[in-house]
Amino acid sequence: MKTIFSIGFALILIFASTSISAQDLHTHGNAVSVGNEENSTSGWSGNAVLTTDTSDPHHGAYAMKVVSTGTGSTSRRAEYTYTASIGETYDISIWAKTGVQTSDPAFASWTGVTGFTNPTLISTNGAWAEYTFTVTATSTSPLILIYTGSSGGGSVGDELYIDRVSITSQGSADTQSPSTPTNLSSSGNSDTTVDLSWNAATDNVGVTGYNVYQDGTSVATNISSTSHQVTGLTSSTTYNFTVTALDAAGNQSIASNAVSVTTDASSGGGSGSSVWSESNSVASYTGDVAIGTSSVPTGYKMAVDGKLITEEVKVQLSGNWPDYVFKEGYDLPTLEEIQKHIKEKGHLPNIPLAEEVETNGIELGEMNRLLLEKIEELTLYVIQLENQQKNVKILEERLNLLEKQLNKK
Ligand SMILES: [Ca+2]
Ligand SMILES: [Ca+2]
Repeated sequence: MKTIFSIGFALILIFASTSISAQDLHTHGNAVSVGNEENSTSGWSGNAVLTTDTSDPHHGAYAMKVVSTGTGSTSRRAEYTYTASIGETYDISIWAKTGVQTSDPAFASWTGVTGFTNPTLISTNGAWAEYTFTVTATSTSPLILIYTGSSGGGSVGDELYIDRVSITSQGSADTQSPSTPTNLSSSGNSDTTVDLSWNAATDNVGVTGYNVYQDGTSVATNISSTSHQVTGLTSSTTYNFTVTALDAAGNQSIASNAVSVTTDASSGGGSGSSVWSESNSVASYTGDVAIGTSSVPTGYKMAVDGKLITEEVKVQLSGNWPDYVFKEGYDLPTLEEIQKHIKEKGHLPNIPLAEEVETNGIELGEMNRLLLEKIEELTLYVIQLENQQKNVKILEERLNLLEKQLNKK
């Protein structure tokens, strides 16, 4: 007696636990519910006309009637969304029966699941039949769609009846990690970037992205492609990279092979810090530059201890080009004054001494300005001389005239 009681109790326990794990996720109280049927289409939507129907229910007192209002995709379908766990597998059972039909009705275009055969046609023989699906959720809200007509559209007024809809979980949430990404390699690098690529991983549900690790620290998350450029690195430095794959349930694969990459030397040519930046093939640096020497004199941007060769040097002065010599009021020194200056100092006014040039060098722009100043002054002296010569000629002529007059007397 005691044994029989024990077996009976155990059976009750098994039955109870089976009932709990097979909970129907078609939770709305409506005409197609298994356990909580109501005179309602609650939970179902769509632009087709949805009504409860008592003429020939498959289960309980009501079936749900779906009537097409048009040939557009949303006008000829009933829709239902259930709450799912990503990666979990669900058994879905739907009873269906056709009424007036001009086109193949079908279950089609379900979203948020894998394992669905699209489309799954519904028999047009007018008899109730069960349609079952085993799908795995890739979304937390998979969408079930039931069409009165196939992709051809059917006609307004096409009818479909559905009943006894159940959605039960197999209790197999995704706990399986994606496979390990393989063949991680570097396809190139600069002094501050490294280009990585790898072979895709696989997953029982689906790989959703990849994480990239630099020396064990995540530097990029959920990358959808199988390549990535790591930026912001330091030149002449060795880094180790690995990649992992992720699935929608948050499972992460084992890290890929590590790839070791040493960034290039700084484009400034130095052995350490990267002081140059590059944009549109222009390398730029805001400090001073010394070549062949280690210092730049105050007030200069660049010093070269050696010769420069180039096709042309343009020296652009910010102002004071010596056109001022020809301006009215320019204080042109007399040749006497110049002669005196040369006698006393041994060089032209404003022109640097030989010793000064030896010590300080020649400023190309300034020296050209001074030379032009002297040339323009010379031009003025020549014009003055010419004018004086003309005056002398006039005086000579007048003198000749006077002499002739004197000789006549
Ligand atoms: Ca029913
Ligand atoms: Ca998985």
